[in-house]
Amino acid sequence: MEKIPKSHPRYLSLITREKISQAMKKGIVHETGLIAHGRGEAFDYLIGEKTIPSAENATKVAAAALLIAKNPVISVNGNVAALAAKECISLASFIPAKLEVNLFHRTNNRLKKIVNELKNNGAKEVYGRAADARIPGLEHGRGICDRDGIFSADVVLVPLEDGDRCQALRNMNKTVIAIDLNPISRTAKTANITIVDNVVRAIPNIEKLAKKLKDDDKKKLRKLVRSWDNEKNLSEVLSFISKRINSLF
Ligand code: PTJ
Repeated sequence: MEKIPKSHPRYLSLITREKISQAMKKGIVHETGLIAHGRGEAFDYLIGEKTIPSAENATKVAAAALLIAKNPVISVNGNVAALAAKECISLASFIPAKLEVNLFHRTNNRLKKIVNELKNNGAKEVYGRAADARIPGLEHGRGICDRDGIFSADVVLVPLEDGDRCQALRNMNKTVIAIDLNPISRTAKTANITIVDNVVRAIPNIEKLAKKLKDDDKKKLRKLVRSWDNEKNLSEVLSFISKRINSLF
């Protein structure tokens, strides 16, 4: 990995870029994952590269939804494996939730590499290779999934998603939690709970809040999820961004 001095004012951002770039060279991240990362960076810049209050609120509800789920699944793609493999594994083991590799640019080679990446980082079981079910209405690779994983899940956490699958999962009556830095993406607007934050911060934050909520009454958690207004939260994110931009000048 290229040596980046810790004193550099954009150290974290540069390290994250370097991770994505290395993972692309290893065949984990698809080349278009670099473009997706750049788009994410632009939105992260707008929110100030930190977890904003509306993201914190969505994260709490996401933690509650995962804790009350019967069969929760965390969906992992190339970018997520590059940036938050250990964090996804740790969250999956705490909830407990299943991990499934699900790819937009699906090839057996990439699938195997990402499964191995998760296993090398400590995951015991990783779904995605059985490929014995299909999400109705999805023509592309993301429609292929495991019957015991995403197909039968009641709650699916989808970091870095494309809007199509998000809608298709909702059509299957699943609760979809999305992590997307773009608050106006189709995914952000389609999910039940959208966390507008970087996966690098959001995944450990879900675990931190799940630890706080773990012993709470399940009825209280259900109420928290039921009363969540995602649209209102997204409009709060947009108002945060516009106020922040106005205050810069
Ligand atoms: O690994 P694959 O084959 O499944 O492909 C993954 C990519 C990311 C290439 C694929 O899902 C894709 O093309 O995604 P999109 O449609 O470009 O959407 C990615 C979304 O994630 C965009 O809205 C970005 O703003 C957002 N994003 C990018 N990086 C991050 C992010 N959100 C949170 N954290 C990030 N680090």
